[in-house]
Amino acid sequence: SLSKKRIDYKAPTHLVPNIHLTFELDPNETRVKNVMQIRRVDNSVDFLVLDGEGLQLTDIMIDSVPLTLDVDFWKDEHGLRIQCNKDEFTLTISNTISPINNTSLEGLYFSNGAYCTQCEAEGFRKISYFFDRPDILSIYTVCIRTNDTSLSYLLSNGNLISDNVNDTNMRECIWRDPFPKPCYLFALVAGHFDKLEDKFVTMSGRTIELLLFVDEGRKGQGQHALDSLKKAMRWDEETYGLEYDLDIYMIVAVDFFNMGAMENKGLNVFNSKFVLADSNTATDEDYFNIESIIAHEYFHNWTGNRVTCRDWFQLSLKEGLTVFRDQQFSADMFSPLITRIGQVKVMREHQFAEDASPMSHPIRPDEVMEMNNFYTVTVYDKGAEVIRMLHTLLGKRGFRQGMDLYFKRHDGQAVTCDDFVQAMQDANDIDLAHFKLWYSQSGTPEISIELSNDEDNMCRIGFRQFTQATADQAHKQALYVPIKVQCLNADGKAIKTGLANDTFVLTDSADSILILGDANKITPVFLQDFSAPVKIHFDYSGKQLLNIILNANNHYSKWEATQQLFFTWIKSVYLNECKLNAKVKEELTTLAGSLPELTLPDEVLAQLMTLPSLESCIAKLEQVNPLQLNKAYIKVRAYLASISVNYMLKHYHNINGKNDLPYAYQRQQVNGRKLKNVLLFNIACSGNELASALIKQQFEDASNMTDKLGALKAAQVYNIDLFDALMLSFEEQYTNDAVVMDKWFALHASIEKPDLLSQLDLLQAHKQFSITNPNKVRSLIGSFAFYNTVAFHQADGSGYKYLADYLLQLDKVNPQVASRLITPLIQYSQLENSFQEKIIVQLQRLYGAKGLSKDLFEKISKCLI
Ligand code: BAL
Ligand code: ZN
Repeated sequence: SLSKKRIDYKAPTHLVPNIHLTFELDPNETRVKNVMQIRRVDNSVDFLVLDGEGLQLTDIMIDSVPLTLDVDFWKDEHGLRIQCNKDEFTLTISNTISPINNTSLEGLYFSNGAYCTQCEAEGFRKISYFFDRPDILSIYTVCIRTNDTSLSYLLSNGNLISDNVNDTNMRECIWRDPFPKPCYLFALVAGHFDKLEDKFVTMSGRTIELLLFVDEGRKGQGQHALDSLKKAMRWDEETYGLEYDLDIYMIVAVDFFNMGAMENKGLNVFNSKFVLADSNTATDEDYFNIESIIAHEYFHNWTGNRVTCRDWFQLSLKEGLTVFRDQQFSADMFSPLITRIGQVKVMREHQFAEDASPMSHPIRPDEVMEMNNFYTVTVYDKGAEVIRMLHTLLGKRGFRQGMDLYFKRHDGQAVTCDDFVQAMQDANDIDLAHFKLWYSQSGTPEISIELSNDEDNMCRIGFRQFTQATADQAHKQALYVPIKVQCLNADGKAIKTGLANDTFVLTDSADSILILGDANKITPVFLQDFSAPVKIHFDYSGKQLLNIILNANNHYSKWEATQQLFFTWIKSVYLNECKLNAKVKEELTTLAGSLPELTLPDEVLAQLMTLPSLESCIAKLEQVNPLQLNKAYIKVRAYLASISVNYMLKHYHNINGKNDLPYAYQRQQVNGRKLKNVLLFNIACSGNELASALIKQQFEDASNMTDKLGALKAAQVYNIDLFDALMLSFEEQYTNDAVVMDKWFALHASIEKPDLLSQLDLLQAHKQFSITNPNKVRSLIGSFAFYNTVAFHQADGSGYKYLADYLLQLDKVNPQVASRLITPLIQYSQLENSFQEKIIVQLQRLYGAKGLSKDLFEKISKCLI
């Protein structure tokens, strides 16, 4: 079979305690010499199998004795099989690779004048022959040689041992990383950069040198990233007692990168989008993301690097845990509410859709064809939700005790998700056997809840859980689900539930609790703070939801209730041939009338005035016509905006008037800008003629990218001519800034008009666009396919065809990016049949294409079974 199974794991036959790599850099032909000190651990085995892909083998020796092909060793497109009966030996392999021709951006590649590597998950095999699996931990010594003097920095993991130039002008840098690591954490970067330097003194008093490398001329945009790094280092000491271990921490920002960033030991490589920021080029949201991703990669030093994964099926061991840690950090640094809302949106818009798709898988997958396809919202974000539930169940202290035990037991090891849960269990008085099903069961549990009156003035709350069969698993069991519950009486006062931590743990397929009160008068709030990654079905009345919005003391619950209310309206208008009925109008008017009464912080108000995304609405419906749903969506949005426009205009002027401080990424300022831009957007949605002048004014006066972009987004929904004019001026101003131009491409690709496709052709021909640059591809093609309902879901299927045509080209250049981008063609299960049929036609076309990558093949074949 083409795929690997989790249960087929076999322990390594050999270990590699030390590896010595030498690189002679050349864009066309880089020479790699790999000297491995190998120890056999299974003496029943007299051969070894090494991974290697696309390598030109030049030399192979065991203990200095050359080996003969087809006698001592065999070679195919996956690697080498070498005969060897020794217990201890040195294996030396030399090969060449061509970084400049490597457009997959996996392995060693050359772009923008710099060499860069990306090895996770299985990219090391494109550099050299090796046991490319995460449970082989080695101490790396890396020697980088070049006579190209334009490469001012030659970097690898660990500490710099020497930096010399010899008589023939060959420069040689040697790096040594004292911590044993798997090859996916190996990194090499060579290029010409500007360098920012800083220091961090750890809790034990050691001074760490912090270095940030950016493209020439970009030094002014690196300070926020460095500040974020220092905050993350301090936070991990204070929260988990975890201190940095090497004497040097380096981050390099590059423009060509498949992922957001990579946690290579001591040498993080970052997509420049998640490093570079100043007020003129980055939005508040960019600042937030940079802080969070810098922290995420830093936190990996313990959760990922010091303790790593035994095999790739365990990816969530490090990713779910590290995402949870970066969420905790963002909540502490910025805002618990905004961090949580952002995360819940990811779950509802993307993860639930993945569960419902042919690619559904548990957070610990059982079967994988191409590992790169499993860096998913399920493994990462649902994985983080599972860790969060543990945190909820064990409490802050119990969770910390579990973490401490985990590190005490497993530092320096490659372990499994079971090992993690075992440490949590052993450090606490709890049985997690049932809880562990969250690791093996895929799909989104649905909890249906009903209230009824019982004896003695008691109200019974009945819970039922059910998980629909998923593409990968037919049979589901009841899970262990912590449900945070709050009950309000008709005046919005909280009623005591008697539940410990206000949490009911549903462990069976059905269960119930009793609380004091009348079922007809109680307004229950379920799943507060999204206490489990599930869907809730409860038949709220509009009145109950308004009660929560007006009276609940928890801001998250207010947000949740408005989202629910908006969705109910959108759905009802959609089902009513896109006409607003009297009941919806009345409820909308009540909400519009209540919002000004609530004296809420800016950050909360901005959230309450934002509709759920169209994607999250689609995820809650079946047999959806996305074009009709979009019409209903716009209708509700416009009506709400138009009845609140006076209030919003007043409020907008208020905020705008007092915002004359110099830009800072500081909570109060950020929230002020957020609310202001939500107001401007809604004013634009109302169609009010004052919008035009306000948008222009804001665009011209903007002292920062947040306000500039806010104006553009408002213009986009208000008036296309205005939008085009502002976009032209934006392009002139930022034409030399690659990161900012990504925003420009994304804005163009998300204009909701059917003739967008011809414009996409023009944009592809733009001098700043390149199919080899993943950021550009994601901005332009990704924005269109993921978020442009009108252009993508055109009834004649031309939007689907456009994406399929593009994927055929892109797959040859960069399969990983192509495979990410196919998602909108894979997640069709909620769509009306006529749309599904047109998608399938395109998937069949792709399936029939010659030389399809394993990445796309895995996904498409799952759709067409
Ligand atoms: N390990 C891949 C990038 C990340 O999750 O940090
Ligand atoms: Zn990660």
